[in-house]
Amino acid sequence: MIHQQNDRIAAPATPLGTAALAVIRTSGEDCVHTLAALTDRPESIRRSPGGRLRRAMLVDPDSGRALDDVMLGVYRSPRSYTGEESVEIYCHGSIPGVQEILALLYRKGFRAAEPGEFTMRAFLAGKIDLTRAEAVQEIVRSRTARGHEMALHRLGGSVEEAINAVKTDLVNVMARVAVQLDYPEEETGEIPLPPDQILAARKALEQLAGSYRTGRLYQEGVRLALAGRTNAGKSSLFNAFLKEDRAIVSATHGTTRDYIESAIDLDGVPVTLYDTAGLRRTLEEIEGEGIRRTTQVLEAADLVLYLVDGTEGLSGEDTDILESLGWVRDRAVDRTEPPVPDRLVPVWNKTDDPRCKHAPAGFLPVSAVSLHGINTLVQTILARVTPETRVAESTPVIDSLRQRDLLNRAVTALEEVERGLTRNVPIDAIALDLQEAIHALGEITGEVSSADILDAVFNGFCVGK
Ligand SMILES: Nc1nc2c(ncn2[C@@H]2O[C@H](COP(=O)(O)OP(=O)(O)OP(=O)(O)O)[C@@H](O)[C@H]2O)c(=O)[nH]1
Ligand SMILES: [Mg+2]
Repeated sequence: MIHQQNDRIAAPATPLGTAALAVIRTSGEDCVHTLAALTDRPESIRRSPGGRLRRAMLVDPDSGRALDDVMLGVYRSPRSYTGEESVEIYCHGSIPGVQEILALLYRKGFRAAEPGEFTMRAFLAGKIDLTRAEAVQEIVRSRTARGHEMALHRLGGSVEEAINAVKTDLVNVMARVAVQLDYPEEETGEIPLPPDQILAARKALEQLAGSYRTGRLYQEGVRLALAGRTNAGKSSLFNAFLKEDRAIVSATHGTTRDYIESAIDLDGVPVTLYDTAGLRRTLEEIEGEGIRRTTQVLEAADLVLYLVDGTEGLSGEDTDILESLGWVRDRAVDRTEPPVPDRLVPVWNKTDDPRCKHAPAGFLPVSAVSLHGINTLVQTILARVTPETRVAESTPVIDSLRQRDLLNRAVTALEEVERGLTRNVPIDAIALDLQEAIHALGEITGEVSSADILDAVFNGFCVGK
């Protein structure tokens, strides 16, 4: 990626497809001037103040051909997203139309923007810190309203503020340590490194690092697979979760062959739900392939709901499969092992049917038809996947592995400081650890950054962001 340049870049900001409107974003030095020359109203656009919309016809100056009737959003430096001069083109959402405009821009002084380049320029111009830059992409990627809300909170600066609050404290401590190092003969009587303050800083950072699991959960979500023998009611339960008649349900054994997946929202947690082929011994080639694929889905799933047909009861085949998923048949035999592993939720289906037998211990009774027990099932799923410590809505939650790793680095450095204090390690040695913690925090917000760090952050972005 090219850094610290303000050459003119352009990229579609909306997906290429049929829509009412499409937005093409441009930014860089003399952006307004260059674009004005590609319209039928060059003077008006050239003279436009920032923050204004101008209507114009885009015209290919070589052929004189009109390309589209558009609105141009003109932004003057530094009052733009990137901090540079910038123009947004609102054109019709036609695939060939957008492609033609882009081709014209690329021919007439604009370069195709790299992924994340607009946001990187915003960061380099000092408009946003790195946590907010990452939040931009996290907002775009969010899959549920709750995930979106958390990312928006980060864009508002919640993570940056939390980091900077701790960092300011540590910098103040460091300043006192520096005085002590410069004038060791002066007995000030105060301890330059108050252990309480270091402890409080470490706790705050640990809490933020710990919020990563929550951030990940609401952003990345979980893979939830329905499994069981044929006719257990997997497809029926799948449809119940989706609230639509998506998968084929039938009394014929082996109905589902290819697994089906669908995205659902469970209390703000984005869930990818899989309906799979019923597990049984079969000589039939296609069904056998379906079962092979099912086992792959089960291996990759975060949670497996294993359904048993309650009207049939628990069969030997069921217990074999359950055991392969980590279930322990007889709890009395081995009490050290939990009877149900974290990844497995045994479900007893068809409780609405009068022939349904009593659910054995550890099985959740439900009916995919009457929906009885479904709420309890949802709560069980959520309890399994959500971290024990629920965070309050207002506390910042991180969703960046980069931020989590740097927080952990700062925490480790502060632990060293604490250890040094209890063991009377010379203050100059302790100061190094303190400096390391401050440095790690600076890297999170981007105060300390290198080209490599920026590449790692912005490469995951979409083009036009
Ligand atoms: N009474 C009752 N019948 C159910 C329930 N769930 C499923 N069934 C019936 O059981 C039969 C099999 O249901 P499916 O949902 O197709 O079962 P499956 O596990 O997807 O089966 P395969 O795709 O063959 O593996 C159908 O006749 C359903 O109507 C339930 O909760 N109660
Ligand atoms: Mg099925």
